[in-house]
Amino acid sequence: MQTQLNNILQAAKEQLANAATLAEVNDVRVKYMGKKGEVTQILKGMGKLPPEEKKELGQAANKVRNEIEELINEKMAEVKAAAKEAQFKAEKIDVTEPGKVVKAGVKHPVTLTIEEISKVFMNMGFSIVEGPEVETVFNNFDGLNAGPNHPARDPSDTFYISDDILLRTQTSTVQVRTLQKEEPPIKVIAPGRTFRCDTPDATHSPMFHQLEGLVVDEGITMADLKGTLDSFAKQLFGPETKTKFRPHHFPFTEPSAEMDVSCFKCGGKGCRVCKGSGWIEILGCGMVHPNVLKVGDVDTEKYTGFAFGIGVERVAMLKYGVDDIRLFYENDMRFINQFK
Ligand code: 2NM
Repeated sequence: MQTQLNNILQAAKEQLANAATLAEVNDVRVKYMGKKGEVTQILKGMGKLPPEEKKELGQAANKVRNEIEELINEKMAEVKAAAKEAQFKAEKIDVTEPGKVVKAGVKHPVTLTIEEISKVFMNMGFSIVEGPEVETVFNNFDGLNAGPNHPARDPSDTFYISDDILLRTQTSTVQVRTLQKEEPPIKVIAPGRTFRCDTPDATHSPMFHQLEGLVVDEGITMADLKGTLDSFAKQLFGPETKTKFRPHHFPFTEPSAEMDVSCFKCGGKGCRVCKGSGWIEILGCGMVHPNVLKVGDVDTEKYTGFAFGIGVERVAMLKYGVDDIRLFYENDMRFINQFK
């Protein structure tokens, strides 16, 4: 029996020495210490032995069991540590390696310009409104006092989807929607895409952006228009900027005007940017025609308003010194990345 125990201990030692994984160590445990394990079987058989042998062999068997138990635990700890070490090695991070460069995008110059203009008007209490690019002929023309014979309605100037649906030629369509939906006081700007049948050249594109504004309240006069737009010009082009209003014609405003700003490049002396005149045309404006206010059921005895329209690309070209509008739409990253 003693020999048997020694053999078992020897065999267990050898098998443990060869075990390299948790599963293999566990196999050894089951083989000797499990319910039907070799050591367990011997201990179970003790009961049948005479008392003198029972004491001596019992002690010997317990000693072997404890020894194997200890060896298993040691080996188990060793294998676990090795597994952890291997995992650490596999997951090792070299903190001295250079980081991955995250390429952040840049905002498009047209977006930057819309944001800059919008910020000026938001600081003066305007809200931003938006509307669809596909519009009704009514919202784009009739509602803006441009009747059936208005030249801009010609199919050679406007993209028609059907007889009464088109791609908006101006963002004033959003003002019409606002007048129909809201009650005065109204103080909004509407930035967005507009479409006209133009052949692309350095200053024309069939798709471009406008930002139009509308103010309707009691007692609004041309003085409010001039004060607001003069303040806008000084905030966008610098406090030294002067403004000049020239009479013009739009169907939706009466009277109408175009506003020039003194050249921000030469200060008015005359240069390449202002083509020698010292002035730069920047926007159209006027007092909203009563026919337009009536489309929104506004009481024209009580309320008056002014409106204006700015060509976003034109402002962006002046600000950034871009000489061809088509550069904005080619998406050449060498161009776009310059506007950080
Ligand atoms: C311009 C010039 C002048 C304008 C008018 C309106 C509305 F809807 F109130 F009638 N919105 N925008 C307007 C006036 C636009 O663009 C050159």
